[in-house]
Amino acid sequence: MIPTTSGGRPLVMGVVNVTPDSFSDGGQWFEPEAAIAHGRALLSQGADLLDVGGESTRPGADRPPVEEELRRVLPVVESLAAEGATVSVDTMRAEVAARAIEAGASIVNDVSGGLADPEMAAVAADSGLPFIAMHWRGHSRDMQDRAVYADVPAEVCAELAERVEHLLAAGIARENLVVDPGFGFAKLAAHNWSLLRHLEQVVGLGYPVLVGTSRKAFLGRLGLPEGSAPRPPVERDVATAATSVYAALAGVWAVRVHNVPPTLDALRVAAAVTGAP
Ligand code: PMM
Repeated sequence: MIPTTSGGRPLVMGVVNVTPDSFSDGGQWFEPEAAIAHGRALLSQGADLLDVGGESTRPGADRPPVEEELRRVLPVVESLAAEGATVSVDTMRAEVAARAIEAGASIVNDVSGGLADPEMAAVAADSGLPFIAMHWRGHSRDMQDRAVYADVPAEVCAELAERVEHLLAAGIARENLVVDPGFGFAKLAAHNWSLLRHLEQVVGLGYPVLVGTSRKAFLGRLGLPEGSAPRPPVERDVATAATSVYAALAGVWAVRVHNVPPTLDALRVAAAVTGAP
């Protein structure tokens, strides 16, 4: 079952990156103990779910070997799930998904929507757990070469709808599917803004939608002169809260963020305004 939203706002998924090289927080929680402590902190700040990942997907990143990905994520998933957290595993590998489920993960978050590993859809179907399928056009190493669109929201929706058909045919239950337009994945800044502007088209696919804009590069360039260096990722949390409010107004199911309090606060404001009599 997909966790349900509460209080008239989208759920907040806190990011636990157990990686040395994520763009936003790489290396900060690379040791299992540090990652577990970070997950607990996110929960105490009000995160509804935790997303644990062991592979950086920043543009240009190389993939870790599967054994290394398992070493990174399993102890973190196991501890946090044992403490009662709802944990999703952020992986493109069927083996990592399967082992993480054994360790207590209750959602699979695959940024490739099942495209990167032909075994993934079957593992997700067999598990009977929710599966998050993100819009994806290829691995991070060269994904930005594929950021070519005539109509971004229409193409993202068409490609997601095609993916959903494959996943349903592979046996994943309709009520277990979540879709995600994949901000920053094979997308330039203008593509991300266009997607956000037309998010209702993604919501219109008829599945719960996850939005992950947190700290992404397109938020770091706002208000700066052309050609200047973007603000560092940790200075993008206010912009993240703003995009999360926009996503909430479009009717998304959840937002995936690194820093929970600013976004949670902003979402509560949006819920208070829209829920007011
Ligand atoms: N973004 C990142 C990683 N995993 N999963 C989903 N479903 N959606 C996203 O937008 C997404 C993701 C990259 O961000 P990070 O490296 O800071 O985790």
